[in-house]
Amino acid sequence: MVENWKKFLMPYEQAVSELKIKLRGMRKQYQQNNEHAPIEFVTGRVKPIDSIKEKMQRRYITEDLLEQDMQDIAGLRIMCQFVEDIHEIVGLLHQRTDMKIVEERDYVSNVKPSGYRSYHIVIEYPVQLISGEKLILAEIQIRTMSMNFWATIEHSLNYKYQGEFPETLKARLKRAAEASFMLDKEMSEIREEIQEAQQLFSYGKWQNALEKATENDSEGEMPD
Ligand code: 0O2
Ligand code: 0O2
Repeated sequence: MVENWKKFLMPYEQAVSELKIKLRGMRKQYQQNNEHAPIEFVTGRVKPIDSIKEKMQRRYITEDLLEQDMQDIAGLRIMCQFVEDIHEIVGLLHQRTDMKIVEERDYVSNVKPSGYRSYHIVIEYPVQLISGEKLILAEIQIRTMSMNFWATIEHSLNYKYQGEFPETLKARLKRAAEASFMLDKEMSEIREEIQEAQQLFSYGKWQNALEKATENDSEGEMPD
């Protein structure tokens, strides 16, 4: 077994911290330009040691192949409002010169049998250590908030049932995944309207309009 886990995981910790800053920086740039940000929020984690060990057993990954065969020791998640945002982010990641995309799995178009949807990108990312540069793999999962809600619930139920869901629960989760898909579809259809409203809101125009409407109303009633 890995003798010094702390030492082994250090470059992964560094990669997750750096990538969180970089991805969150992308969101900030959109906001500064007062444009719709395809990134709502970003999270990240280094896989806990127990989960790494469990996955090594489950996937028959030997220690010498750990770095190349376990692609999600460093994991980032990008949450978006709309499905269209996912594709915009994928395009942005392709353009970057500070990481190399080595694998892509599109579970947005190819939904998993469980109902899981998300876009996975595996990158090769260079971390600068005092001993020199080290290339590590990291997995970026890109999903809407609706997909994230479903995945989080299903993931926690997995802990309870260890993947062996009773049939009724499985069917319910499938229905919930379809409902989540419908929600994303509906939101996409009114996307332009939502984005216009969000832009108005961020300019503070909405508040101004509200104040004016209140001033003009002798009864002092709020507008609809
Ligand atoms: P749980 O219950 O295990 O999900 P900060 O920079 O301070 O804002 P912080 O505290 O380092 O952020 O954490 P961050 O980045 O907000 O989010 C950590 C959470 O990211 C974890 O939750 C994970 O749920 C989630 N996460 C992000 N990417 C991945 C991934 O690729 N795989 C998995 N499994 N989870 C991911 P916790 O805290 O571990 O709680
Ligand atoms: P964690 O940290 O518990 O989330 P692998 O990456 O080797 O496990 P595969 O099939 O090559 O497997 O990769 P895949 O399916 O692209 O990505 C696996 C990760 O995607 C999982 O990590 C989950 O985070 C997520 N995922 C995939 N399928 C599902 C699903 O049906 N439900 C949920 N909730 N999440 C899913 P791990 O390994 O489970 O680790």
